[in-house]
Amino acid sequence: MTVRSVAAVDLGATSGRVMIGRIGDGRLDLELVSRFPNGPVEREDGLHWDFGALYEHVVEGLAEAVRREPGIESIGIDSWAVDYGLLNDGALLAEPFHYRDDRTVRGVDEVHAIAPFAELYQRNGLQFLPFNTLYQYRVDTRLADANTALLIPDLIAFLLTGTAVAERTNASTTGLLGVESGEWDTELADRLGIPSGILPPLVDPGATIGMLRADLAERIGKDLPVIAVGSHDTASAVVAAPLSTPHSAYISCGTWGLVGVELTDPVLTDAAREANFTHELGVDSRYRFLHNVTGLWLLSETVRAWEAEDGSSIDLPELLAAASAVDADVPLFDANDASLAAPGDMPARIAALLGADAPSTRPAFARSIVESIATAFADAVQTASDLSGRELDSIHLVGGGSLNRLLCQATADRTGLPVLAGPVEATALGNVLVQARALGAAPSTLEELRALVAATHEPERFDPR
Ligand code: LRH
Repeated sequence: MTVRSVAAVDLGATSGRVMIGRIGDGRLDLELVSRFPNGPVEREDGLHWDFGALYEHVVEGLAEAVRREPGIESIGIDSWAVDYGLLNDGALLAEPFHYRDDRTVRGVDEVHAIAPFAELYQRNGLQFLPFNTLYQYRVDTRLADANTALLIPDLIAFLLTGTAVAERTNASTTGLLGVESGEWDTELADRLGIPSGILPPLVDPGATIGMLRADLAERIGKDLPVIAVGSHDTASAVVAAPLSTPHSAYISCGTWGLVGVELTDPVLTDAAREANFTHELGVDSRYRFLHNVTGLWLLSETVRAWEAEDGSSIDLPELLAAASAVDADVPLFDANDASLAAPGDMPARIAALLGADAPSTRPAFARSIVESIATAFADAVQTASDLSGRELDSIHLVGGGSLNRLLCQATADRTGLPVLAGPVEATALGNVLVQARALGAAPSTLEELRALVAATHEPERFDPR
């Protein structure tokens, strides 16, 4: 077997990256080609994606990837869920909004007045998140001028190939996909005043979306197919979470901590709805039965505020080492409190939740954040187990959070379960694996793909103390 290579575009909250993935001869690895900013930008009407700049970075990164590795065979794109761009006759109508913009509050009330949450849950299986795409559509004044709506990875694929599709794992986060049918719920869309005609044809991960447009093939240096991957970053991350038994939970931890188990059948019970557990579609028709916990966002926003206050940068490993050395018990707050969702002024908002108990030193404050996140993780792991009837014996913690040893140990301690940390790049690896499988360069079942991840990226184990 020879080594084959693909390009993975991963658009995360801290940055966007283009990477080369190589697979074969017992190898599965990544080479970072380019990294570029992908934070929200404040415009007159709210928070947006800096989409024009982002698209240029993606194309430049792909060209550099092909220069470095002329053997690249395909491109796959993933990003966070729910956000979209509207098109009219192929032209983008406006810069996409960022889901942390608070304009959707009105959308929630209007949608629930037409279709109460309990009905929505039976239809789409989603936990309530105020930014789910259907609430965003409902308040988008440009919807009336659009004839196509594309989630961000699909939008980039469209700009690269000219073909408009909706990749199914990400489509399942819109709220307009039937949880059991896996098809657009056009009746719901029409009832909500969202013209179902704007929803493009669905495709599954592994499908070829199209070949690069001629001008882009020239600019990138090669005529390549764009292959649909689990274009929802969490779907890709869970592909590469090396779950070895059904008794493993996962936590995909970056800005968010997505905590749950993988199921083959949905659990659409009142209890699951009340616990706000979601059913996002995964690769190979699995369900990610999980709950969103606010993750490293709390820490990164806190550090960002302290850096602004100091006018200099903070060394995160040093801060975490000092936080680990704090002996006294730290106070806890609800990591999922709605007041912590928007950007800006995080230390003050956390301090408001902690009241008089708020730690006065930065290490103790950081420790409070990490322990509060771990506590919310432990609650969600227990709830996932109770609701699914699965006994759990281990937790795979993947993504950026797997580098945070304090968080991994705190999660082990607070769940009483061993935490197997890594891979840190689970999302990009999942993106690569699904492309490679479509090219015939990787095994066919999810279990085999995960075995390959386990063999090439040995996790670090944290036992509960
Ligand atoms: C993680 C994620 C998560 C969504 C949120 C919007 O990056 O995709 O799965 O709930 O961002």
